[in-house]
Amino acid sequence: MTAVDDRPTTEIGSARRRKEDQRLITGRTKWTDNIQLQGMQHLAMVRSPFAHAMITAIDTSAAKASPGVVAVLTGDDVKDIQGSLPNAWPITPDQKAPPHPSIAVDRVAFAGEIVAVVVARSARAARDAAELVDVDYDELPAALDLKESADDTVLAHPDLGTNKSAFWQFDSAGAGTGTSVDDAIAAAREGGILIEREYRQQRLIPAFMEPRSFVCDPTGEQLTIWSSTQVPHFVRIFTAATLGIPEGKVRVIAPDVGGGFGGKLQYTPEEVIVVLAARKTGKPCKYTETRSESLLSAHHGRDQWQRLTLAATKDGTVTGLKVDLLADMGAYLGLVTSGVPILGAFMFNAIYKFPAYQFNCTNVFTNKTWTDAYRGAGRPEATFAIERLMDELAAEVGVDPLEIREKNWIKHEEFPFTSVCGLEYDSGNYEAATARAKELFDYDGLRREQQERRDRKDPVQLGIGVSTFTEMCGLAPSRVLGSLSYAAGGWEHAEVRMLPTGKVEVVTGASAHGQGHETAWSQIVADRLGIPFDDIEVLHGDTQVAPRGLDTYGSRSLVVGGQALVMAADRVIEKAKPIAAHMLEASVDDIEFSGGTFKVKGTDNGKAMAEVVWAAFTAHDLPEGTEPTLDAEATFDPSNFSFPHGTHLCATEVDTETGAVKIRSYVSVDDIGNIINPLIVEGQMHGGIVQGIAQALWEEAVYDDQGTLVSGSFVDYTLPTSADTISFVTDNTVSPSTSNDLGAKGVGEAGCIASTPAVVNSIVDAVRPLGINDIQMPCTPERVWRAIQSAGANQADATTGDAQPHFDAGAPNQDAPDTGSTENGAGQ
Ligand code: MCN
Repeated sequence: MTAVDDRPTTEIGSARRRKEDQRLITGRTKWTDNIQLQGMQHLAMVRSPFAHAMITAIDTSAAKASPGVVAVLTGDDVKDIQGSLPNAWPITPDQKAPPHPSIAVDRVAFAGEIVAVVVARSARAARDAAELVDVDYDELPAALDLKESADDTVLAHPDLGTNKSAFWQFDSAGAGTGTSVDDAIAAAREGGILIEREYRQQRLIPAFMEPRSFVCDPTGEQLTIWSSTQVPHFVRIFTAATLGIPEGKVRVIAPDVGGGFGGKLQYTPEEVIVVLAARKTGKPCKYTETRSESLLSAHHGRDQWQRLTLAATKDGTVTGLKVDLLADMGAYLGLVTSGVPILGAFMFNAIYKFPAYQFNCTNVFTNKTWTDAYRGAGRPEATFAIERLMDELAAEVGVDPLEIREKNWIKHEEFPFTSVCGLEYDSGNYEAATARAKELFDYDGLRREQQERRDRKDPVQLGIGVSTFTEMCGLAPSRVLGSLSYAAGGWEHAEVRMLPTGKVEVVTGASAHGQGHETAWSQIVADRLGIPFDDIEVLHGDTQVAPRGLDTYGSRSLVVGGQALVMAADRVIEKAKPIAAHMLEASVDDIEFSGGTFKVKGTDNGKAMAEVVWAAFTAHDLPEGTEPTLDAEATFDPSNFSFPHGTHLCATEVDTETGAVKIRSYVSVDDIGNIINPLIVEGQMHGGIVQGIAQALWEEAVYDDQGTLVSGSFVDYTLPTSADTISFVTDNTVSPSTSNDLGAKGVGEAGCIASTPAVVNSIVDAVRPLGINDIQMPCTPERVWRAIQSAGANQADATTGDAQPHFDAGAPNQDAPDTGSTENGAGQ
């Protein structure tokens, strides 16, 4: 555990307690739902119970007559003004997308879609009246299964004529970044190793702590929107663009936001509806979703089928990888729905340097809640696939999983390294991170224990899972985003305002919602300008206060926004130098700045920053032509991503009689370059690791065959609590990034990207001697038990006539039947 350090000598690298926690922990913060305005009205949504249906009639009379009701709006009432919700990432010029109404007009395309809105004087009155809205539906066949939907068996949107939204390909031979994957596969088929697998990325729900909440006040000169969003700047732009309101008339405030995990990187129907209702009634309106509504209708994540073909030589040198992906869009395209799998396209090659790669992705509509970014967005899916495949290759060659990785990974002396996708990895040292992780984990000791348990046929087997991952984060160079048809850029903005009293105001375009920017940004400025940590105030999350910014997602805030801050702080110093020189009667060239003091080189003659700031403020005696006050701003657009990496090792105990899986130990050694605050970083790692473990073991959004979400509450959607996890050991190695002056790489998604394959690899490792080479996520006790039972039955048929599973570490059964899934063809 990182020890707290509240009196550090240097700020960067110190484990400062988070500034923001004082108000968060003591309940002194203001969530959107706490906002009370004069005359505030409340909204309740009427949502479709059907996955796909025509709306034949809506009777709102009883609801309108209900006490306290001000208005009831249906799709018909707003169809001419609601516009269509935006998709900012049309991945191909011919991408198909149905219109995306905030309130459905004549057809609903998923269970949970809004069909009417009640506006009332209290939240309770609105909810009661919503029950009275009578909607007649004619049910239509629903496209639910992803594979069947890809075949257009049932159409999610009959008017589109197909469920296929877009097909996107990357081919290393065509792009000139590598060789032909077909040649690599043909050669492997002839005289090498070919691993063919199919993996399911189950649908997940971001399940942030604070359900979404929106308030709109239409009464002032400007329309003011409070939103529990990750992206206030996006909400402002899209409110203007979707509803035709001049952007300058829209102010968006994201107050304290209780987590998002990508689930609040969205412009939502509810945001539009609150604005429409407020403008129509001329009074402030608020809508806060219930937890069930949140699970049902806030966008979901993942949901892919991955078909993979890995080619290698007999000694385990990877020669190529082909990926065929089906990605479930759900019913509509949200802000970046279509681009999520494309982010993953650049990460299937991971830390390995094979020469041939092809990625084929078909985006498919179904009649389910739409999917979009969820922590890692595309990169966890890719990392899972390649890290599972590397374990399969190791098993095939008959070597340790770490040995096969080391054989194929980029050596530290090869950085910067251009990947088969054409990305330049900035820096890294996979050897160092792995060596440290092995040591902390006692890798060799655990392998010995594993063998002992196998030898004595212990009903509780030990599995060891490896995940050596990298990711691209710090979204991103605007030029690269543009080349991928993403509508926005990837720059970030910062401003440093030196206040007359010597304190500092920092304005950032990033919009933290749990990441601790107020603390980390203060540490950066404190070191750079020599100002006490407590004298720095960080302002964010309000388009009036921080008008320029592209918000927080993609682990971008530090490496893009933090760098903008460094540049702004450096500009303050540059602006201050001539003033200091003037005060010290010296030449500017002789002035140096360190530790908060401007000094004449080689002397003790100096002026503190606060004195220079005061001189700049009073402006009584400034050098000729100098602008008064000392503020500076900067916008940074990186020339490259940053590529954090790490080695995660997980030991699980698998009870072969019950299928129960217990995590015994978990070690992560991550290289995120230089660290600003190790306490924050540790928190980010812990949260991310748990989220990834949850995908491996517990979480899944499950629909029934009518398209109803049956995991629509925390009773059924098994979000872990701290009681379900163990204490992790986290550590870091440091390869400074070359993409920014801080030498930092992002950390916000790393844990979540790395941990899922580490856990599943460990479970499969525990039962591999039975001939099991896959268990579909989430690896529930039932799935694990079924896999063991069918492997036992298979062995009984093939060899002994005894239906008990056998542990024979030397003889994996390649003909093991499918393991727990009716759709999974993973056992080849
Ligand atoms: N940091 C650091 N040193 C580094 C890297 C990061 O001290 N070398 C610190 C940063 O200063 C920042 C924090 O770690 O305080 C995360 O930084 P960064 O990696 O830049 O990520 P972002 O701030 O851009 O946050 C986004 C990221 C994403 S994409 C998801 S999803 C996610 C995550 O952050 N969602 C979160 N972490 C979350 N944490 C909370 N509590 N809630 C969420 O919704």
